[in-house]
Amino acid sequence: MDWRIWRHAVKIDPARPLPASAIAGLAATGTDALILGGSDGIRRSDVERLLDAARSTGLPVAIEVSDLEAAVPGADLYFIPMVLNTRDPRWLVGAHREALQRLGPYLPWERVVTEAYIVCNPASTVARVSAAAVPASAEEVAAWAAVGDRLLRAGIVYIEYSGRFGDPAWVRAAAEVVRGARLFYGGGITGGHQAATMAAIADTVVVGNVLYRADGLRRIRQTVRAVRDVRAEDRGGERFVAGDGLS
Ligand code: 1GP
Repeated sequence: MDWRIWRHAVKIDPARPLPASAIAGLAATGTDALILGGSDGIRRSDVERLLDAARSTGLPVAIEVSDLEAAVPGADLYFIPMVLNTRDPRWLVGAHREALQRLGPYLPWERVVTEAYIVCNPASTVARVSAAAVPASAEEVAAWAAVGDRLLRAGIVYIEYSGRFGDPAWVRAAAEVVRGARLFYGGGITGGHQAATMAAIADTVVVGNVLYRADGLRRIRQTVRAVRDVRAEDRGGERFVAGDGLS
């Protein structure tokens, strides 16, 4: 499962009800993958139900294991979030130690990918739940990105604005330092222009909330088209131009 080629992904929250037709309709939007994840109220039965529906789309499915309840078998990939800018070590490595102590022997390591999260919207649920100290500047974002990419060698550095469209300058600051990781951006994308703006900087854009709107599938199609239309040469810097430019 080559998750490193994804340019667009849809994040679905197991704790938020969604009609089966909305999930089934995702296959035709052209998105590259589905990520099942949320910050609060995750229950194993909801994750199992959502995983079934997600798998029946035929798209690659990653579960973001932000809670042990989300550690259910059957996904293509398991994304393990580490919140770099948390004030509480539980969100950096504490919950991870507990999970490994319980599930270590059963983990399919070849399908595990570390996500180094940089939480940037102080009003978001993830910021509250993880007690994030949001960065004060683009320089701080770049330094966090270097921690995730260079020190921790995470598979993914994730600029997370969940619920609000972010500052492209902050995402660019991260893009300038990330070398080995894929740079994910998520937060507040509701249409094509926003998707194109962030897809010109980040490797992968993630849309979430928009799926829950009445016209969610139509809007997701717009964001997919916009991401596809971003040409490699518009993506600034050699990191993006040669193939995916990941050196
Ligand atoms: C949330 O990054 C995703 O984890 C997407 O954010 O819900 O604001 O689209 P939105």
